[in-house]
Amino acid sequence: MAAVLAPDAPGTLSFELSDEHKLIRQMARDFAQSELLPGVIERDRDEKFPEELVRRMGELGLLGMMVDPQYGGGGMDTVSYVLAMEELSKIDASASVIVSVNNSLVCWGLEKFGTEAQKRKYLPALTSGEYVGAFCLSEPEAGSDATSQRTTAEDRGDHYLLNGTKNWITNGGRAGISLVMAQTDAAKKHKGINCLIVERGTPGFAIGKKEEKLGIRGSDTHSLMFSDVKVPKANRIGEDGFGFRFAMSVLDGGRIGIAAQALGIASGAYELALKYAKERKAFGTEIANHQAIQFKLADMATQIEAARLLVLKAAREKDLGKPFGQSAAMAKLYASKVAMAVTAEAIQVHGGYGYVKEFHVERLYRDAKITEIYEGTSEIQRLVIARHLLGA
Ligand code: COS
Repeated sequence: MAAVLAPDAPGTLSFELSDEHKLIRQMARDFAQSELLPGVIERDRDEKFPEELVRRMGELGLLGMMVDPQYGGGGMDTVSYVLAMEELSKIDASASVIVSVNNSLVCWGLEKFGTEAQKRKYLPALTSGEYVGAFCLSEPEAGSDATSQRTTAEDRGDHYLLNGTKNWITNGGRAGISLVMAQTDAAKKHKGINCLIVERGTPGFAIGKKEEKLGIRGSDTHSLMFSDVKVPKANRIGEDGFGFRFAMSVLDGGRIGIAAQALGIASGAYELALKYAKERKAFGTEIANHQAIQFKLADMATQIEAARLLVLKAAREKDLGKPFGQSAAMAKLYASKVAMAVTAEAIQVHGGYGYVKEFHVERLYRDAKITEIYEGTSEIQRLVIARHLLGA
């Protein structure tokens, strides 16, 4: 059972979900079981982007969960979003990263910091599944060191001229719009970075090679190239030089989504291990009756519950309008570590069956690793947490 601070009880602690939260969780669970599960092994094997499923997720309201209904969104809170993310990620982390990037990096960023015209133009298509969005910060030589942007956005009066390359972009080959961070005034360092909305098909914008990955193989990861791409000034998010702070603010929220993804990968693997342990017999009894397996299950369940509480706390703080950067970093740091540990143990419980594709846990094990890397590595999360602790 998941836990959450009751929305109607400020100042008190409650570990009950509201009825609405339970309904959303159930909807995501049903969708994951009935529509994501069939074909998930094949999509992973063939690196197949779940095109039809993205449209379905749009219909179900999973792509713009927190967006105001006036822009086509679900008007839900972050707690609802993480509950859905956990359920989707139990089954298919490739699908859930599409959901996460679209919801927390692209839609949330646009809605919070975009102009009215930008919101009206782009949010309905992003929430309905007509297209997905991409968030482009990483470069061949700028990952953790995100201020070192080599991509340039030269100010040409009514437009910017965009040049450079972005790497490892989730949804990169599919995105209808990409939010691209680029340096306008190098002398101003990070204060000279802008975020530009670049539409698919803009002349000079090319989609580079698709990455072949260890995990989340059904997600679409590309490098993107910009060569003299003209981007109207109206497509800049925020005032001149706001791009880096935009990226950092948006990533704080994104990290809650990835923490929920890591939690889902862990809880999905745990549920499979629990089921298997009750069915598989060894030494004359179900293996769940052996203390060696019981201790593994107990550790897995305890770690998952701790991760869940951190994820829900970060989501709840965001919903209450409190600072949530530290909690988001803690949730991502811990949940991703739990995802690694629990998926490894889930394979161990399954023995030889755990090592083959049919039993799903080997995929979850491979998928877990990325949660320690994207939207800020575990080392970056520790750095962010330490800066909060030290007031730096
Ligand atoms: N929210 C809003 N603004 C933030 C912020 C946040 N969470 N974190 C930093 N900023 C602002 C700072 O306030 C500062 O702005 P001002 O100079 O206007 O005050 C600016 O951003 C630069 O911050 P800082 O000096 O801390 O920058 P650093 O170069 O030290 O980098 C880290 C900070 C390392 C935390 C940042 O580069 C980072 O998060 N890197 C990882 C990026 C990442 O997640 N990459 C994955 C790509 S997406 S898959």
